[in-house]
Amino acid sequence: MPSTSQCRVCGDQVTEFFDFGRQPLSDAFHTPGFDFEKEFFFRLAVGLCQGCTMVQLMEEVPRDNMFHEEYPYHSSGSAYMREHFEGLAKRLLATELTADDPFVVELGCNDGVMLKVMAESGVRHLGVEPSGGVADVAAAKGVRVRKSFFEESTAKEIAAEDGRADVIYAANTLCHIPYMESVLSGVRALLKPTGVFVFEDPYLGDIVERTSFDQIYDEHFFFFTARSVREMAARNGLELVDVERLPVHGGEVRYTLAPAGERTPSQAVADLLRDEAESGLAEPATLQEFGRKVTVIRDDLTGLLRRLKDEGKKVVAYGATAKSATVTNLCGITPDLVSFVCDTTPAKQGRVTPGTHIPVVTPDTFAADYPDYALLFAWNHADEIMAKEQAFRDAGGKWILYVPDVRIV
Ligand code: DWN
Ligand code: SAH
Ligand code: ZN
Repeated sequence: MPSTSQCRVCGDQVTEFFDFGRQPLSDAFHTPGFDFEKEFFFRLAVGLCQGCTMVQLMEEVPRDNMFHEEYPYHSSGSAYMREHFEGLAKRLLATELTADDPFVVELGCNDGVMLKVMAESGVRHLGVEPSGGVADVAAAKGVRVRKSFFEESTAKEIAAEDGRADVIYAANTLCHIPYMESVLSGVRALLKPTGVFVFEDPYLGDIVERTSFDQIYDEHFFFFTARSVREMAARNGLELVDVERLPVHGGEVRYTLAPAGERTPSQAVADLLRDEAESGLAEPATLQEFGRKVTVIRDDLTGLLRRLKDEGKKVVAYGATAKSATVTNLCGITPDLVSFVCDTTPAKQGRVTPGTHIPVVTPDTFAADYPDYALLFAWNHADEIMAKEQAFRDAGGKWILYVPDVRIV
């Protein structure tokens, strides 16, 4: 009998389709002196709801274990992502924020990469960000931040203090929140009837198409589709009125919800719903096949790394991503196979990767003595990183990729 759990959206039965086994917190980069007997692990497994088709984790990790003062991820670490968010901010300013004294709220504003533009434009805004360290970085940029988790009570307090919002925005945050009913009740309470809730998250369609299984880790609880989002919205008095596919983070969708009946859904919604139905995206057979491909990638990658080790090659990794915790822990990639991971984030450097304890070093260490191979954990930033590290290639170095399959380039 496959393992089951209860859907966090509709309450129906969720049936497991893949088990990644024992996994650590993906963003818990401990110092080498940490007592690793105390390292947190949980069972990472993913399932499909037979009712609303929402794909979700089988087990929930307590939110305070993940999002706290020392949460290390800084959104501004990629130039490409900075441009992405600045572009979105300008678009919102030109479309949804044109009324008198508009008000925009961002959930999970992180280091203020998007709201900085609102602050500079003099637009009334508020970031809701539970991770204190990154919230402080946003505040230092002139962004108004409230250090808390967004949920129904927070939303009501904000509405009482600041009035209702024209736009509520969330990037790579909504999929992090299992208590969805509370969040969407909050959105309803905080949004003007004419307002919109815009959010963008990794798209299940891209994850399945590219077998980008490393999008599945503790922080990513939900894996949305147009179909599951439409149903989730409808259960909470909201309506899916637009979708837009995005190239970032390996493929995302930006969803726009409005209070039910307030806006006419775009043709793009109907088109994506049709594509999903035709491809059988959220069907058990499709997801089982995805799981099979994950095991192929796992075996190919471990096989390749062992062979390179036997040949005496120097192999390191690039980008200490949260995603890569799933890869290293599923494949058993420890320092004997990959000697270090380089990363620009100061809060990760001098520490070790979750569960597998590979040292995290600066990109200078990488450049000081180029390895033969670099395993690209930040594959979603491949263009940006390969361009900046052209000298590695020039020195004869090769990149190893594992999405959509294991290859050397
Ligand atoms: O959803 C989430 C996304 C938005 O960010 C969070 N749950 C956690 C985090 O996931 P991630 O760590 O997998 O995201 P990235 O953006 O793939 O992380 C890139 C990593 O690589 C960062 O640690 C920064 C680093 N990096 C680098 O060293 N040199 C990135 C670039 C672009 C570089 O040039
Ligand atoms: N929006 C940024 C950050 C994504 S990382 C980007 O796209 O790059 C996810 C963020 O969500 C973290 O900063 C985390 O602290 C925040 N978060 C987690 N739960 C939240 C909640 N309930 N309300 C608001 N933010 C939350
Ligand atoms: Zn459901």
